[in-house]
Amino acid sequence: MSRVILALDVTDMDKAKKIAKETSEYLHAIKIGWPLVLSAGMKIVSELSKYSPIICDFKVADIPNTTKLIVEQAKRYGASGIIVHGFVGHDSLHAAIEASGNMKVYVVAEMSHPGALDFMQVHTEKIVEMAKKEGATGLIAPATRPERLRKIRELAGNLEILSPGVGAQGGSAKKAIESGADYIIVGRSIYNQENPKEAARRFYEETKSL
Ligand code: OMP
Repeated sequence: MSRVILALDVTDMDKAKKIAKETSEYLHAIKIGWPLVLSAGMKIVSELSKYSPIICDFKVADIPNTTKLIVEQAKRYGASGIIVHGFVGHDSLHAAIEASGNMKVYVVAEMSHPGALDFMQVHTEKIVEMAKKEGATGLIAPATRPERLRKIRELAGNLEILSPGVGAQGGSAKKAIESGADYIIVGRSIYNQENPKEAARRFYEETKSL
């Protein structure tokens, strides 16, 4: 079992396929978002599903009906999960979960960048409560703030925690898992390396026995 989710934020489709193929043995899933989908189209979701389960990072933040329409598209192309924002409220999250079928729904509880402190962080705890109540699969919480990760873990009950901010943003993979993350999300520190396979293997080895 791997605890590593690759954030494949490259904009070249061939490069994306090559990296997805060569790193898959060390991954739990691949997360793709706007950079790759806007350059390669939604078919990339089905194509990369050959190598790993695909989580669509669309950070959906819209009214319930639009949320439902977006979630249905991710499902149609074979995604295994989708990331939605929590701050839009319970009805939008409810619509996402209702439309998700077998897909997992992850809710952004607190973001990893410094700007998350401007508006988001004061609402994190309420977002976690809502995600639990609505029956989400899990949360996104920051590896850049292990103390917050620990707090979110305490509140999260059985929700999975996926934690971005490892490597390029300064967070530590080991500390994130030790602070309560189930999985780490790693982008540039894998796909921008000369040998992405070896980089993925190192994150896999660092976290597998924690
Ligand atoms: P690297 O900083 O290159 O490792 O990439 C991190 C990935 O996680 C990117 O795809 C971000 O969009 C994503 N991410 C964050 O960095 N911070 C967050 O708070 C939330 C996400 C996310 O939802 O995945």
